[in-house]
Formats: sequence, C-alpha cells, structure tokens
Amino acid sequence: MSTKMGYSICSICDIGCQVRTEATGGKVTRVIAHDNPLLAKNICFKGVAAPSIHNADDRLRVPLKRMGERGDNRWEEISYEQAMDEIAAKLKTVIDQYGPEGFAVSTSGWNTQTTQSADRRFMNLIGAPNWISGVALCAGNTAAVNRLTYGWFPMGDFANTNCIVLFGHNPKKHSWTPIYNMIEAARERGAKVIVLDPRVSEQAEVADLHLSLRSGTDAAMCLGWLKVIFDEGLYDRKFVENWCTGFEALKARVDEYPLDRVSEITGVDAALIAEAARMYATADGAIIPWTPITDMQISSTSAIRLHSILRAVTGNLDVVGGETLGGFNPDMIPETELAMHDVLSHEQKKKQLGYEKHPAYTYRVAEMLKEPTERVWGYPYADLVMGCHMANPSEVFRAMAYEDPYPIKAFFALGNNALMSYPNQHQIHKAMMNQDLIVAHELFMTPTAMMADYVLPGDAFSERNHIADTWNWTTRLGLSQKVAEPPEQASNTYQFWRDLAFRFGLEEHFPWATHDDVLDYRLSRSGRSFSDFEARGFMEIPTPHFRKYRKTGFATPSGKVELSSSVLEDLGFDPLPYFREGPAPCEQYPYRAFNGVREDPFFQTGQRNIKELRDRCPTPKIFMHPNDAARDGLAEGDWVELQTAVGSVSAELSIKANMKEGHLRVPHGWWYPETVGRAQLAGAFLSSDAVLCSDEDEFLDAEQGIPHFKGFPARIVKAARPELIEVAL
Ligand SMILES: Nc1nc2c(c(=O)[nH]1)N[C@H]1C(S)=C(S)[C@@H](COP(=O)(O)OP(=O)(O)OC[C@H]3O[C@@H](n4cnc5c(=O)[nH]c(N)nc54)[C@H](O)[C@@H]3O)O[C@H]1N2
Ligand SMILES: Nc1nc2c(c(=O)[nH]1)N[C@H]1C(S)=C(S)[C@@H](COP(=O)(O)OP(=O)(O)OC[C@H]3O[C@@H](n4cnc5c(=O)[nH]c(N)nc54)[C@H](O)[C@@H]3O)O[C@H]1N2
Ligand code: SF4
Ligand SMILES: [Mo]
Repeated sequence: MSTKMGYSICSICDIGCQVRTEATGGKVTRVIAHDNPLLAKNICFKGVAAPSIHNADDRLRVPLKRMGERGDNRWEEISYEQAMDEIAAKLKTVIDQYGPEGFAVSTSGWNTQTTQSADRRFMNLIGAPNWISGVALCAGNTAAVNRLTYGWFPMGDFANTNCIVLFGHNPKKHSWTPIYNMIEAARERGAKVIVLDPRVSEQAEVADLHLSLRSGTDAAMCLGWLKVIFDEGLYDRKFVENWCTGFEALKARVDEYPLDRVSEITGVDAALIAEAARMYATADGAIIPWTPITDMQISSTSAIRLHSILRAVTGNLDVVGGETLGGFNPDMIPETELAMHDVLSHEQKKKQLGYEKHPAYTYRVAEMLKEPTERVWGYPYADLVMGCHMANPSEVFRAMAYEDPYPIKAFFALGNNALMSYPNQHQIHKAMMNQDLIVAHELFMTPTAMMADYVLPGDAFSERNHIADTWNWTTRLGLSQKVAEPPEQASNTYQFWRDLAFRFGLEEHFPWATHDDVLDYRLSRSGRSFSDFEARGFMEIPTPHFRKYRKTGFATPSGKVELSSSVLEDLGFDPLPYFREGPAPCEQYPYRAFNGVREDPFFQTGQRNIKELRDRCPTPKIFMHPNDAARDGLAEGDWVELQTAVGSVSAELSIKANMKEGHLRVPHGWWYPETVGRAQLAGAFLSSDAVLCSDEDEFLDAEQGIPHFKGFPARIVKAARPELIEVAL
C-alpha cells in the first residue's frame, strides 16, 4: 500500500499547529512534528493521537436519523441525499411558519475548518440572523470588543517583546503548545513575564511576578495598573495626545480606583500591583496576549477594553515588540466577503437576539463600525475570529425554550457540543427539547448529537485540504493537505451548506462545487490556485508594517483610539471601563468557583472516548486548597459535589497547595462516552461546568451578555461517586 505524507494543520484544538501527517491505504497512520525547525516543537500528545481519533471505532460514518424520542440515542442509517432532502424540507416548514429568525446555528469554525462562511452566506441569503458560537466565550468576543477601542484585534509580537503579561492565560507544553513555546523562547531571551492568576499556575511558577488576584477581579486590577501608570507619568504622552480620545475622562475614572481600593477588591498587595504596572509600562515593547479569562466574567467588556487601553496608552500598539494590527491578508479573499453580510436586511439584522440588550458583538455594533472599517481595512465588515456578528447565545436558547421574544424551532450544531458549551445547561436542554428540527454535524456521537433529528458525519483534518488564515487574527496563511480518505459518507461542512443551499434554490450563490473549489476561489485574487499554493511551501506571512494608523487612522468612528468609547456611549452604556462586583460568596455558598484550567489530554468537551488520552486523566477533578479541605473535613480522592444555586456536579477532589484559599476549580466539558446506553445523554449532566453557571442578569456582563464563569458563589460537600462513573475506561 502506498504511503502519503502531507503538511497538515492539526485541528484537535484551536491553535492549529502545523504538523506532518502520514497515511497508508487511505488512513492516517502518524502525525509527527514539522520538518521546519522553527515549527518542530509545535506538537502535543493530542496531535500525536490524531490517528487514534480519526480512525476510532466509534467515529460517525453514515448519516443517522432519529428513531424514538429525542435524546434516546436510537438511530436509523440513511443516505446523505435522503438526509439532506428531509433536512431541507423540514427547515423550510419551520421558516414558513416562524420566519428565518426561527432558525439558529451554533458552530466553531476551528474544529471543522471547512465552512468558509458558507453558513453565514446561506443564513444571510435566507434572512436568518441567529448564528452563535463557542467563540462568544473565547477569542471571538474579545476580538469584537477590541474593535471598539482601536478597530481591530491585535496579535502580540512574541518574537520581539520584552514583557509578557498573562491574565490567567496558562499555555503549557500540551495546551496551546505554540504559544507556550513562544513564551518560553521570549523568557530565554530575557523577556519578563507577569502572571495574574488566583492559583500558582504553571506559568505563575516561573514568572518574574505573580499576582494572586481573586477570581473575577481582572477589571479592577487593570484600573489599578492605569492609576499607577497615570500617576507616575509612565504613559506615552505623545501617542495619547495625538491618537487617543477621552483621556481626561478616563483619568477621572481611574482616579476612582486608588491602589488601596484595588488591593481590597483583588486581594493583592498594593506594592506588588504597582511593581507589576511599572514593569509592564516601562518595558521596551510589552504585550498582553489574548486570554479567555477576561472573556468569561461579569466585567468582561471593561476588562477586555482595559487590556486594549493599556496597550494603547503605553505606546505598545502596532510597534515592534508590541501588538500588531494585521489587517486582512491581501492574497486571500476574506471569509467576511464570502459571508455576504450586506444581503441580510436591516430589518432582519435588528431581529438578531442580543441586538437590543447585549449588542457588543452583534450586527448592531458591526453596522456602527462599517464606515471606519471600510476606510481603514478595505471591507465594510470585519468578522475577526468569527466573533463580530453573533447573536447572544443565552437569548437564543431562551427563545428556543420559551419562544420569547419569538420562537426558534430549528437548531443546527456543527462541530460544537452546544449542550455543554454555554451557561445554563438545563435551559439548553429544555431549548433542544422544544425544537421541530435539530441537525448535528459531528465526528462522534456527543450529547448534543444525541439530541438531534439528523446526525451527519464530518471529515477530519487529515481527510481534507485547507488553507488556514487564523480568521484574520494574523496575516499568516498556512497549508493543510489531505492525506487520507473520509470514512464512508463523511464530508465537510462547506459541502453541507452548499447542498442545503441547492435545495433552497440558491445554487447561483454557491458556484463552487467542492471545498477545494472554494480554496481556489479564495486565492484567485492573487492569481493562484490551491495547487500553486501547496507547490510553493507550507506558510506565507506578508512583511509586517507598523504604525499603519499614521496613514489611515484607526477603524473607529473618530479615527483614533477611543479610550472613552463613542460606540458604547451611543448604545447607552458607560463609555468608560469600570469594575462590577460579581455575585458575592455568602453563608450558603461560601466559595468562589471558577471553571477552566484546561486538561492536557482533551480539547474542550472532546476526546473522553479516546483511551490513550483518557488514561491520562480518567476522571474530572475539583481543585481545593489544603486549608479549605481541612476545615471542611475533605480528603484527597473523596468524591464531592460542587453546588450552586442553579445546579450541582460530581467530581473527584484534588487538594492542591497551588490553589488560592476560598476558591474552587471545576473543569469544563466532562461527559462519559463509556456510559452510552446506560446513562441519559452519556452522563452530560453529571460533571459539566455548564450545569453550574447561571445566565440570569446578575451573572451576565452587561454589554455582551456573556456569563460569569470566574468567581461564582458555590459550596462543596462530600458525596458518593455516581454509580455511572467508572474510574477508568
Ligand atoms: N460551559 C462552558 N462553555 C464553554 C467554555 C467553558 O469553559 N465552559 N469554553 C468556551 C471556549 S474557551 C471555547 S473555545 C468554546 C469551544 O467550543 P467548541 O470548539 O465548539 O468545542 P466543543 O463544544 O467541545 O465541540 C467541538 C466538537 O466538534 C467536533 N469536531 C471536531 N472536529 C470536527 C470536524 O472536523 N468536523 C465536525 N463536523 N466536527 C468536529 C468534536 O467532536 C466536538 O464534539 O466553548 C466555550 N464554551
Ligand atoms: N489541552 C488543552 N489545551 C487547550 C484547551 C483544551 O481544552 N485542552 N483549550 C484551548 C482553548 S479554546 C482555550 S480558550 C485556552 C484556555 O486556556 P487558558 O487561557 O490557559 O485558560 P484556563 O486553563 O482555563 O485557565 C487559566 C488560568 O486562569 C486562572 N483563573 C481562574 N479565574 C481567574 C480570574 O478570574 N482571573 C485570572 N487572571 N485568572 C483566573 C486559573 O487558575 C488558571 O490557572 O486553552 C486552549 N488550550
Ligand atoms: S496544541 Fe496539540 S492539539 Fe492543539 S493544534 Fe497543536 S498538536 Fe494539535
Ligand atoms: Mo477557547
């Protein structure tokens, strides 16, 4: 049998390492490190396990149609054509009855890689605004909020920086490996690293400064840093004078946060706060890399804006060693253009859920930024990291569950385990139970797929070609080559949307028969095809240009960095950043719980079915400080229940000296594929953090409506291990 080698981009997690793939007889057999020495370290054991994942016995291979009650996990195998015909017919019925806003889609483009905004294109053409994604709690919403301040989402120049500030963000050897490697390389060059984390995380252990702040207080911490920076004159006066609006107003707001107040809120010593602020502000080139920690807290919009503001006032914007505003890659037609956002009418855009109450990443703000975005970046819409035109997930699930403010009756989840990937899992479940049509596009039978009427099998990264453009976060283009064949009737998400569009009479808008044709089209503006691209190498990075704003201004309404946001002001929000305290711990729920601390063997809710990975971490663990455990009479290895006002989950207790006292950690994404057939939805409610987290107003960031996952009140009690949970696979 012939062996084929390729350059591929791993999509087991969302950082997309460039690796080499090897296949024999149409099946991927090995994933190994890249042969370019600059990329060779960018691989983790999940990537190495990709052959076990792509060739797993339980991989979905044929379309399935639900038999029995929703969620029963009983299926009939049908052909792809039949599945697509029936899905199209049922979707038409829903749209006829409830309008196109009665249809919602949840997806995460990094898993599927292949959508090419065909989902948005289809939805825009039929008038459907309710698209949501896991990126609403990750880099997508951060990108959208960054645009409010300077019109783009920058990427840190790790290679040249002298100071890296990690707000919780904790890349490890097997967690976001390329970022870990870039931090290691910077450290070896002598760059300082400052870590703000309640725990002594892996990054905190080796940091120059570690600030053990209380979970959920990042915005207050940043206001404290600005207080030091302004009081001590450590900001770039010239840049502020020439390129920023709202400085005096911001300064007055910052004066409301003297260090003793910030110290009281965050629990960090005032002198240490000042030392960190000085280290950041005086470094010759400093970066605050994106972090999901500020994507998921009650003052999220302010915290993300404060990161933007810190970058700007310290003169770190669009300079070597600072944060680069990349813009669109000129050689690749952006997905934003493919999405056809202009064809969705204003009337339908206004129906997008979140538009009124939590507009920061909805069409409402996208429309407000159209003119400056076109002026500076050449396109009216900039869908950075897929996050700039989304509906609010909680409002979508409410509309699905309670038909308020209008019914949503059809829901598609593609490459997203939606049931477990947002707050308030019980509401999501109720929402799914109230649907006329659910479609899942998946590699495996996840709890979300079990809720579907139709499950379509997806192809995996070794089975398709791709060119990754990091969703315009950077200007890099990376090559991913197909080496293996998808199993049986598995195919990609572009194909799915195209085949659906044909059934809606929209063929003229989908002239590309296959995903490969879309790649050719996207490169056509630089006069090339996919074959030309792959013949030239595995990566292209245009020469970066710095201080581009001197020619174009910033892509904000004023053309400047808006320290005081005119967009937020026009929307009726506080235009200045502030700190809002989350719901406080109380007698009944005395701890601050946070989710996260990613587990090395898994990406999000995935891979619990892959033995070689699951063996590394057989059960979910709740972390607790030894003093707290002693006081509560709990011991290492006890099974415990973590409880909040909305739900409770089970896990094994792990007593860790590196935890901050008064805090509890709950992992994300646990379900038990080994219990299929024995447990409802394979134990999706037993240990999932989404069960614990509320999406009531008091737990939501005001401007975006994203949930407070960092520091919510909880209690912990000893409890028997649920019978369904075995100790190992
Ligand atoms: N409660 C809660 N929600 C969260 C988070 C949290 O910590 N807690 N974290 C948030 C964050 S940071 C993120 S990034 C998002 C992540 O959200 P997602 O990236 O959507 O992650 P998952 O929900 O685990 O779903 C990924 C699914 O895609 C499937 N898949 C993988 N590759 C392919 C493919 O090529 N084709 C198809 N069709 N399917 C594929 C996998 O089998 C898996 O079931 O979730 C967010 N949501
Ligand atoms: N192996 C593996 N790697 C992954 C992933 C995975 O699922 N598995 N997921 C990927 C994805 S999508 C993401 S978004 C990233 C996320 O990865 P990271 O950015 O590293 O985030 P976490 O690991 O969830 O948490 C990091 C730290 O935040 C701290 N923390 C908790 N609350 C707070 C707070 O309020 N403020 C601050 N400053 N710190 C706090 C925690 O103690 C923890 O040490 O990881 C990526 N890498
Ligand atoms: S860090 Fe691991 S799982 Fe993520 S892309 Fe790289 S090799 Fe794949
Ligand atoms: Mo994420």
